[in-house]
Amino acid sequence: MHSMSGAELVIRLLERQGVSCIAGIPGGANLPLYDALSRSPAIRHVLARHEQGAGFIAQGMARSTGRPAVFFATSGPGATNTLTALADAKLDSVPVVCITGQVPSALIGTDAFQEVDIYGMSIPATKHNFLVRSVDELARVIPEAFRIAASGRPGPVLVDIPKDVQAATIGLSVLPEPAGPDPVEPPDAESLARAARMIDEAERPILLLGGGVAASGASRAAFRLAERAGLPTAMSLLGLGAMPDDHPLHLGMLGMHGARCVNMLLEECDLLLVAGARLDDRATGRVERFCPKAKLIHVDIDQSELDKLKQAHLGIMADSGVALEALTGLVALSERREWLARVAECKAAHPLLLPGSDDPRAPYGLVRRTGEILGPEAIVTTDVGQHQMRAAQAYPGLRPRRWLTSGGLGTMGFGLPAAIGAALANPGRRVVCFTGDGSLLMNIQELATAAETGVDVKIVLANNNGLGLVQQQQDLFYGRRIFGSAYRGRVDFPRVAEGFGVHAVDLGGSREPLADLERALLREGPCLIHVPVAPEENVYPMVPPGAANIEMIGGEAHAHAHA
Ligand SMILES: Cc1ncc(C[n+]2csc(CCOP(=O)(O)OP(=O)(O)O)c2C)c(N)n1
Repeated sequence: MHSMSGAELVIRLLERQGVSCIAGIPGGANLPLYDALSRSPAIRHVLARHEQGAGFIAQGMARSTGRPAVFFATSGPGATNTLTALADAKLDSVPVVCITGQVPSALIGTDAFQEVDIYGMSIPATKHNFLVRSVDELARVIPEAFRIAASGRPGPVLVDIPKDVQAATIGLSVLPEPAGPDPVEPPDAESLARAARMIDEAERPILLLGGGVAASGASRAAFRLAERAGLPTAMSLLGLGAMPDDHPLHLGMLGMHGARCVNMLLEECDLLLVAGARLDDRATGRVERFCPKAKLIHVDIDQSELDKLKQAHLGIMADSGVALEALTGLVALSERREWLARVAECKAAHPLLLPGSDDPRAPYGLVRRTGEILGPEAIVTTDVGQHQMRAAQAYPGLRPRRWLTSGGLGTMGFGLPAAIGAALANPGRRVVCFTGDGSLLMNIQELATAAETGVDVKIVLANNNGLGLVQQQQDLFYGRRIFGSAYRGRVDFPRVAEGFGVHAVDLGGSREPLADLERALLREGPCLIHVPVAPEENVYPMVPPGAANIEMIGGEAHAHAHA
């Protein structure tokens, strides 16, 4: 018989789940958990500086490994601070388990000090959540949280544990087995056969890969199918890297800042095979006008995504990898000469333009040069804004689980803590975070965590002294009235970084920017690379909000940048 406290049981169960690192912040209501964690030989604790930072550190671990990651917060403000990271994980289907301390059971509902109903608040922001009422529930709830987070479409789970439950004693003769994801149901054979026939009969098909393909390790299956059936392949923001960008069938990203040729070819296609993408509005533009000539086959592991935004001619509930592999065995070998010739012509006539891509101090050049220096093994995270879209467009050789970006929620402040998490979970691998000054300021306190842990994270800051992507919209769609989006005060980021104990390099005044960039990227430990950029430089092409993708503006090969 093992006799232990609820808190000790939680830590034992986390150890058995294979958890090796937990980010978090202690407070009154989770101190029993922290006390038990202090005695764990297997789990390292990383002290974040904000609970949102802890949540994104966990996301960095989970997104880069595909395994659930854990973060801790205390009750009240600690718990509410986790909500943005949870909502972000929900929209991007990231398996994280958030364990919050709650006030003692007897005080729940009394407006006790630091009491909030985080169970209620987190319902719409999580895949599932638990309020643990008794120590006897813990042995079931903790493995269950991991099972739910990782099964089917992954997502965040919150477990709220009152302090008295953490402190109570429990005797167990055996500890429960760790839980893994549920087995996935095989896809319906008849639907697969129908899909294969539709692919064979199509003349101008396109394959569209989303984050689900990257998350389920299905990218190889995807490009084997593409190669067999001659399918040019587009990707959503989260699907980037699922097909390598040097593959002959690679088209690139669709949607709001996608390549012109991709949005144009989607207009022409007669069959769209979507795998692991939920067709959100940033990808489809005005959805009624998305792929107007195409039949739609939609493969997704989450039944509720099928027919949610666009009625599919054929919906298949399946793990993307399993479905794509099965389809590869069913479709006819096809060269599709005519369609692929048209695709090549369109790509040549309407390529993605990356002006200044050789200059490490130009926004695109900074992304390209960084990618060339770091090579294909690096993990890339981004914040949200123009710098994010430029990284998506221009970073060479993105790969699944090495491209971590906040797609669904678009959360500024994601990049730095996600990079720290990725570095913690992948020792020996270089991690780079592309950020903007607005985004970096949203979780800048995590520079202290980076310095303390010594993680090998390079923060590449394109500083336009304002909220660039907002200014771009005001410039294009609000009569150039830039309001509330330009910073009047200037922040000396290199000095700020150094104040946190992070080495900093300023390419602004550098005489040899490329050499300085290379030196900064290749040194050990965290480093901020500061690059001043012009606020006027917009990201093109751009689909105006609410417009159809085909109505994108800017980025034409024959014209100068959009006025
Ligand atoms: C938490 C949060 N608040 C507000 C926004 C709206 N928003 C989207 S992009 C953006 C500007 C981002 O500025 P910055 O990080 O400096 O990047 P830049 O666009 O200048 O490259 C804002 C305010 C957001 N996405 N997230």
